[in-house]
Amino acid sequence: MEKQLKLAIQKKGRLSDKSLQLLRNCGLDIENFQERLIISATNFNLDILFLRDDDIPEYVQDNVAHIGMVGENVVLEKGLDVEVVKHLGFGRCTLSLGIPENEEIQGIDDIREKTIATSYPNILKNYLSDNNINAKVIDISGSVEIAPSLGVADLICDLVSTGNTLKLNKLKKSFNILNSQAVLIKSKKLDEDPELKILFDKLMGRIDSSLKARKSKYIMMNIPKESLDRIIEIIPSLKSPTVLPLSDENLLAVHAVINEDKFWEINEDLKEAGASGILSLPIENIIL
Ligand code: PRT
Ligand code: ZN
Repeated sequence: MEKQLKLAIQKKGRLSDKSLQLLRNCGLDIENFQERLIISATNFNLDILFLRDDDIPEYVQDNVAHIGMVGENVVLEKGLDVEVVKHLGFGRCTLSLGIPENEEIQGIDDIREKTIATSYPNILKNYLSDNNINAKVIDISGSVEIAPSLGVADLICDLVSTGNTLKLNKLKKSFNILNSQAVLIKSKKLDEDPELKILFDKLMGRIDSSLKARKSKYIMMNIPKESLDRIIEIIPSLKSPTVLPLSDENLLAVHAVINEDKFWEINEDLKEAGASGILSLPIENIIL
């Protein structure tokens, strides 16, 4: 029987939908899993295990799952022997200090001797010791944000995305301890199996092209013929932009792929250089 690569993803939570979406963008056919613990892709030798995010690093360390998708915060907190292979660009958040609204912290020295509640005691303790700060860390497994109002802690150290939870609890964000996002982790034993290694490399190739595509846009525009040199300067295209003649001899059509981050900036420069009818389209995959 052919080998199956085993991938662990979060069963139910903030990373579940995006993890599945990324796999589907890679062309994997995955049925709706409902309540099953494990499902197989129908068109790739891949089993998907649905787990609590906290358990994923251990399953991967033990090679029960060969790879996993999980928050970098969880990987660092667990400190297990797994390899972080790739940042996946979703599930972004920061692990930050939250302080009471009416207090100020100027710098890290101001947290000396304070009591800090957190679900990330290992990351926090490492951070404090790296900075030579002596503070008391209280390990709380959930609802860390209520600790200051209960008088259990002076500050908290928790994950923040919009900041609304802090605000609701009359806290505000002070400095960040960690920037986190979902990462792909790999068992150190995976490479020992050549069949699994082939499946892994194939999946990584697909993930790379899907991640690249997500950051890119396909743009099309009409330009006056004499602006071509200027337009080519503006567009940092993959290789060289496609230039097509139009029925109006004074105009050309230009197609190119650009980085999404630069989209608005490039758009403005293009307009200034005489481009019109600028269209942009999402890209599904880029295979270089
Ligand atoms: O059941 P299971 O153990 O699998 O899930 P979980 O409840 O432990 O994790 P879950 O689904 O909440 O989060 C999974 C991962 O998503 C985390 O490990 C992070 O990598 C990532 N992530 C991104 C976040 C957030 N953003 C986030 N905002 N995880 C948690 N939060 C919480 C935070 O702890 C706080 O309570 O949301 C609240 C703050 O959010 P804002 O938007 O109000 O700032
Ligand atoms: Zn969890």
